[in-house]
This record gives sequence, C-alpha cells and structure tokens, in this order.
Amino acid sequence: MNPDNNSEQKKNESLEMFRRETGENLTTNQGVIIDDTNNSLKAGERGPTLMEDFHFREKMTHFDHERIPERVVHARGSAAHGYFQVYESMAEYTKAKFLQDPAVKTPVFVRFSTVVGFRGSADTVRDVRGFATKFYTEEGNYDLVGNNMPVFFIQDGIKFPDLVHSVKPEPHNEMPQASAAHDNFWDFISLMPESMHMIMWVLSDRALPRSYRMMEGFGVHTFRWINEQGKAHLVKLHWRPPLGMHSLVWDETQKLAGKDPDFNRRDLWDAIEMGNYPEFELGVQLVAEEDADKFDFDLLDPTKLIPEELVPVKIIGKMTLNRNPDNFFAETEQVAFHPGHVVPGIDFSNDPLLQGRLFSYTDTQLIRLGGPNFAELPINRPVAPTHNNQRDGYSRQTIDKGQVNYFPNSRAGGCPMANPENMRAYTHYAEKVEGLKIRKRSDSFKDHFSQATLFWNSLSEVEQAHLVSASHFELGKVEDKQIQERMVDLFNHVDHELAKRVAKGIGLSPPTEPALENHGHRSPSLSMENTVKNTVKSRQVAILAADGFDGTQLMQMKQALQDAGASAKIVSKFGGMITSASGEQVKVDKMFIATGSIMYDAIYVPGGRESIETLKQEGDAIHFINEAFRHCKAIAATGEGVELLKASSIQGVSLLESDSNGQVQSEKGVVTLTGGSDIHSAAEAFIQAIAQHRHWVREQKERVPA
Ligand code: HDD
Repeated sequence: MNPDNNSEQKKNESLEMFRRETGENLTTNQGVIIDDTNNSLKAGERGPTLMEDFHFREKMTHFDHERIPERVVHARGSAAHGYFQVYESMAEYTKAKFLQDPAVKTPVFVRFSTVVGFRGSADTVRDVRGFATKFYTEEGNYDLVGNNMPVFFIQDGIKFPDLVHSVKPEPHNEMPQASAAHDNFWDFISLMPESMHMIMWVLSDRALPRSYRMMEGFGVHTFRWINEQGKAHLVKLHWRPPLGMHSLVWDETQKLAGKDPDFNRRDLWDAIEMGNYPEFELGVQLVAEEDADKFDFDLLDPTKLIPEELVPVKIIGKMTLNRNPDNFFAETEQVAFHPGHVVPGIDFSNDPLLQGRLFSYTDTQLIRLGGPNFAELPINRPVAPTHNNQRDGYSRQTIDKGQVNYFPNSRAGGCPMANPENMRAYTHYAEKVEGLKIRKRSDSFKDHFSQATLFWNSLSEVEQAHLVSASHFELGKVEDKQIQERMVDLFNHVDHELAKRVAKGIGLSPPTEPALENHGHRSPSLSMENTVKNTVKSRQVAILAADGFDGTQLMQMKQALQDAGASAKIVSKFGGMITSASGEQVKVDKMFIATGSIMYDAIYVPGGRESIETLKQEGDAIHFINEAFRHCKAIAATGEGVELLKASSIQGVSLLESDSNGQVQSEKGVVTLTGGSDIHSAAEAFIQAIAQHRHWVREQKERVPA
C-alpha cells in the first residue's frame, strides 16, 4: 500500500473500530433483542406501567442524560476531516516530524465555530470565527486553535472570563443572543483600550464570512519552532484559502439568519459532499530569536500582528478537507482542542494570553466531557501510541494490563520509561527567564492604537463604510450614552474622521480634534479587496425561469458555469418540472418560497417570451433581482431575460437603457445580451463578474429597495 495514503488514513482507520451501522434487530444496550418499543410494559392494557420494564428504563434514562454542557465559548461549530501536507521540509526551522516530508499526509480534523452564540444560534452573525485544527501526527496530536482574525481583544488570559461575560447575553434576562450589540459588551470595551485593534476587525466584513472555505485562519500568538540543533525561531501561523477571502453583506446576514440559520454549516457540508474540498494553505512568518526585539511592538502582545511588509508570509503546505463526520455529537461535539497539545519542535512563547489558555482548555473539557478520560474518546485519540500510569476515572476505556501503575518501577522493567536519553522525547525550549514575581503589564504592551489605525488605513473606502455602519448598528443598540461617548473617544484615538463618522451615525457631537495623529501607514494585505478574485469554483448561481424559457440559453449558460466549477440551480415558483419554449423539460431545484437571492452568489435570467412574462408578474422574481442587485452580486440576463431586469428597480446601469444589438455588455457586474445568441461570450463575462464576488461600485451610489 502507498505509505502516503496510509498515513492519511490512519485516523480514519482508528475511528472505524467505533463505527456502528444500523442493525436489523432493535436491542437494548445489553444486546437483548426487543420486539416493541412503542408500548411500555403495563399491568393490563389500561393499567399502570411496571418498574420491571428494563427497556423503557434504559431508553428513558439514556434520553434523560443525552445533553452535555455546550462549550462556554465557540458553542456552535461544524467540522470536517482531511489531511495536511507540507510543500517542502521545514527542518531548518523545526524538527516537528509532520513538517519534514512532503510525501506524508497527516490526518486532520478541523472545527469552525462562532464564538458568542449558543449551540443552536445562527451562523451568519457578526462574530469572530474559530478555526481549530487537530493534526494527528506520528509524534502525537498537535492542535492549532486559532481564529479568523490575527489578533485578540485582551492581552492577558486572566481577563478572558470578564471579556466573555460581557459579550454573552446579559445575565438578568439572557438577551441578546449571539450578538455583541448590547450595553455590557461595549461598556467593557470602552474601558479596555487594548481591544481597539480587535474591535476594528470585528466591525469589519471579516466578521461576516461568505463561507468557512473563504476565510483566513490565524494562530494569533507568537509560537516558537525549534530545529534539531536546538535553534529557535518565533513564528506566526496563517491559513490561506485559495478561493480567496469573501464576505456577506450585513443585510444578507440578517435575512440568512432567519431563512437558513445553518448557512455556513450547510455550505461546508455540501461543498465536501459535492467534492469541492475546502483547501487552506499554511503560511508562516518566521523571526529568528535574536531578531525578536527589532519591532516597534512586542511579539508577545496578542493584540498585534506582524505586518507582511515587515515579515512576508512563507507558504509551506496545504490542508484539504475531504470527508464529513459520520456523527455530529461523537465527533464535532466531543472533539477537545487545546493550544497546549504540541509536538517536539513546537513550543510556546511567554504571551500572557497564550499562557492563560494553557490552563483553561483541559479544565473546560473536564466539565464538558465529564472527567479526565476525554482523550480516549475516538475523535480525540492520537494515532501515536500512548503509555502512561494515568488510570481510572469516569468512563475509562483502556484496559491497562499488568500489576504496575507507578514509576520508577523495577517490576515492569522500568516501563513505561521516562528516559532523558530518548531523542524522540519532547524537550521544552530552555529559555532563560528571570524576574520579580509581579502583577504588571510590560510597557512594551502599551500602544493600543497604532495597529488599529494601520487596519483602518488599509481598508478600501467601501470596507471603511461597512465598518462605520457596523459601529452604528452595534452602538445604536447601546442604551447608555456614556458608553457611546467613551467609544467615540476610543475611535478618535484610531482616526479622527472615523470617530466623527461613528459619532454622527449615533447622534453624538463629533470630536473636534484628533486624540492621536493618524500615522498614515498602510498594509495592503489587510484589505479583503486585494484577495484572490480569479475563480468561481463552488459558487452558487440561481437561474430564474418559468414555463416557456429559452432552453438553449439556459442549458448553455448552465454548462458554462459548471465547466468553470460553479453550481447552477433552477429557481421557479412551483416545484417539479418546467418546460422550455421548444418542449424540453428541466427540474426545478428550488421554489421561490423556499429560497432567496441571499442564498446565491449570482443570478442568471435566460430568455423565453412566455417565461419572462410570467416572471414579470412574480413579486418574488422581481425581489430576487432587486435584492441581488442591492447586495452587489453578479447578474446576467440574455434575450428577453433583459426585460426582467428592466422591470426591476435596478438603477444606475446605463446599459439597461440602451439596446445591445447582439453584443454582450457588462457594467457594474450586470451582464446582458439582447438580440444575439453568443451565450458563450455572455457566460465568459458573467463568470468574470462572479469571480469579483461583489460589485461595490453599485452600493454607494444606487438605492434599490430590497
Ligand atoms: Fe479559546 C475554545 C480560539 C483565547 C478559553 N478557543 C476555543 C475554540 C477556539 C478558540 C477556536 C473552539 C475550539 C473547538 O472548536 O472546540 N481562544 C481562541 C483564540 C484565542 C482564544 C484564537 C486567542 C488568541 N480561549 C482564549 C483564552 C481563554 C480561552 C484567553 C482562557 C484563558 N477557549 C477557551 C475555552 C474553550 C475555548 C473556555 C471553550 C471550549 C473549549 O475551550 O474547548 O477553554
């Protein structure tokens, strides 16, 4: 067998022994076959239920105990299996074995999550997204427990309970759900200037990912890599999606939360089922230990990133997610991540946030998963062998053989042996430390605004406008004016214009002068405008049609979209089949009532006189166009289809006023072709428009109801 595939399959094989197919006979947990599970055992048909009904007791008891505490943060998540492969050996920087050989495929399990909401909350809320990866390496499990933003709210782990209390629903009435838009959160933030950099990210479109497959991931902290010779590098870790980074728009997220609260979860699941395997490249920013002090910020401060202009991101490998879990609870819910799960060659830094995390994660699993044996749960088991004298505890599964459960021992030949000579053993990096015991923050952590300003400066005008309106929503929900005023003051430390715009929106008097001068620096890689925009792979396109549509146009466009890797769905008023003008039948994938433009990346309207006359009378069809236009999505229409666009409220697109005379026209992401039959060229222009993701130029100038 190919050794590479073998390594990738190792985790899958280890799960196999725990999998259970549905069997023919219903049995108790003791294996006794049951003949009736609908009627309890009673003394007479109308008599009392008997205590001796062991099947009833077992079924009910198990049900009564089905729930475990949800994660205190990141309760809502979705996960997938896959593998990671390094592009070239990283031996120069780390001895971690899974980063040495490009032929080795290391199995991974990745869980994406929102942070604030409960387990059943909507996916598309404004929030940070968790991005946790468990690598099942031959040297033990390595967990990279990151987020989709490169910095964090606070600088010291001891504040985490306060941060989380403030953002969660307020304690007296448990409102609001899955949202930071309330007094407690902004009260805390307004008193916590160190959070301003992270707040800028949270208010930006990064907090509204179109897909988990289209967002970055970051390890956030500075970690340490150590090579075979003991030389250390400081390292920041990045996950980069080849599909680019793309977001939803706010109005869309609000509607999706009602129409499909599982939007991101479903997207991940469907993509994997359809073979559109999510991919992420791993990038590293490496800084030699001796260069650690060369920056004007502290590498140990988790509210800072290293601008790529200072240290470029080196892409070193790729992760592919190619298998959905078999069972949500057993895998996605029971997986237990911990930034302290490291392997030889990977070590920590003194970042006080990271140090705080090193305590919290095991502690939380103890309550969440009910005791110290959670590492034995199938999803958490390493593929590397485990041997130690940790014993007993609730739900212990390993049957440790032998008489000896202590070390040192002579009766088991000293095994399992902790051997200082063992070259494969984990050795902590021998960092020299000295100092007074002191509860104090380093002065090097005190600049809270420079990088918040850098982020603001780096955004495009549209991104800035989105950030400002996000601040209006969030602070507009705040009742306490003093909190709003303190926030405007903090924004005034980031950028004066920003503060004025925030103040105006929430009805406060704008500050008269800046609290700090804007340094004017930019870092282009921080803007999503500069992301990859050359692919439509796995994008969803709605084709609006009714009986009498132009079959040639529809089929040719559908084929062209599919050839480019997108997926096209027919949307119509009723389910079942619709018939083209020339008699071909196609299946309707979704009815208007069960879907909406918000679930698609782009819209196409094929011609066909009868179809267009019907759609023009459909409020839902017109709304589809208006809404997609307002959300700046690519829209294409061919033949009579263009008339549907004209019947909608699309504004400011001059090509709709003229007749294209058989020429494909494309303006602001609207592609039309009237009177011609060159669907191929129309498809090409449409595909280019979809790849742009959104056509923001419309947003600022045109007002379309939706
Ligand atoms: Fe955390 C879960 C990421 C700071 C304490 N965290 C959790 C998860 C992610 C992160 C992705 C969900 C893992 C999963 O899918 O099961 N957390 C981060 C990042 C942080 C961070 C990127 C800052 C850089 N976290 C942080 C601090 C503390 C915690 C400072 C406490 C000192 N985090 C927890 C936790 C959770 C958790 C309470 C809840 C559920 C769990 O651990 O397993 O222990």
